Amino acid sequence: MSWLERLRDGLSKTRKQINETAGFLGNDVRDVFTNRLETIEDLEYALIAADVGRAATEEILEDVRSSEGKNLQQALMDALVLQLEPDARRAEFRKLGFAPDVSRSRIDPKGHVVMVIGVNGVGKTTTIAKLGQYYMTRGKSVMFAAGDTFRAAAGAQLGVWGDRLGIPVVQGIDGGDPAAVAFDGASARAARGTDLLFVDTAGRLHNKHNLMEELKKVRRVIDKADPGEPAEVWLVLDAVTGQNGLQQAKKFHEATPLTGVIVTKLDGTAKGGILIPIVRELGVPIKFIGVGEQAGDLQPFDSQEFVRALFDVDIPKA
Ligand SMILES: Nc1nc2c(ncn2[C@@H]2O[C@H](COP(=O)(O)OP(=O)(O)OP(=O)(O)O)[C@@H](O)[C@H]2O)c(=O)[nH]1
Ligand SMILES: [Mg+2]
Repeated sequence: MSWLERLRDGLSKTRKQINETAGFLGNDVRDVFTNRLETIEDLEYALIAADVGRAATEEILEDVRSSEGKNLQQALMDALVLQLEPDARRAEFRKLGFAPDVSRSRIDPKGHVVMVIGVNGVGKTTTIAKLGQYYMTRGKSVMFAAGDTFRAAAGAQLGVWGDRLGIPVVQGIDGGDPAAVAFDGASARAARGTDLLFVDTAGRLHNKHNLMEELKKVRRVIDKADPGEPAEVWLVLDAVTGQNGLQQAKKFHEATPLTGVIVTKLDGTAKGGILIPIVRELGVPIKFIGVGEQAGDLQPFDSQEFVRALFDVDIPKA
């Protein structure tokens, strides 16, 4: 299965909900708003059930209503793409009434060090391996720092990926200070002139004060080893956690301002709608999506592609 097929499969629950609840997707927008108002109500319900959120759902329905001459599905797809644009651009494009051409976030890290954070088990370590492969195959030199000293064997897990991919891993001691590993990693990267360092961190709950303070410390220490870094802090979110993931993201954003989000497990039975409130409420771009457990199962996020997969249309042959 290609990654697009896996993504499309993962989103099938959301797709069915929209198709089956709302129906009449092929009908002209004006016809639906004139003759089938119950379809609009059902659509509203389907969007909320898909975790799109109330504010976005209202805007989507407004945009759909004003797109005369399109059928319901096309109007809905265009409105969804707009909702996946960061705030300023979304407002601008809604005024103009068309979807932007550029639907991909800038994914090259601004500087050299990327800190990767998130709650337990969302896929941080696996995502770091995937990122390593992604940038390495695009000509960058890459290093990892095994900053999860908390969970036994977490360092070993990243070590195995490092060996497999041929990426050096700076290791700490189990139970040791994660900030010390981050410091060593950032210093080593700067000394060797490696392009990118990805710093793994232990999974933590967003409501545990001490653990959130620890993240701030890791960040400060990296800055001490290599002033101005980390240039990027990416939050990994498991798509299957839905609305709860949004709450997590807000807390992490407060503790350590995020520059990007990576949504994993979109090949699972995720409700794809959660990506919309993530972009809207955090104002942080989605950089990549995870669509499987292998090192290659990572794709730059593209809002148009995502919405097409959601509606199962125009999927290019893999
Ligand atoms: N299906 C699927 N599984 C994934 C994806 N990303 C990660 N996983 C799986 O999720 C599980 C947890 O992944 P880890 O990378 O260990 O997660 P983590 O966030 O580092 O976990 P902790 O360090 O324990 O907090 C593993 O079984 C991964 O293979 C994805 O995009 N799709
Ligand atoms: Mg991990």
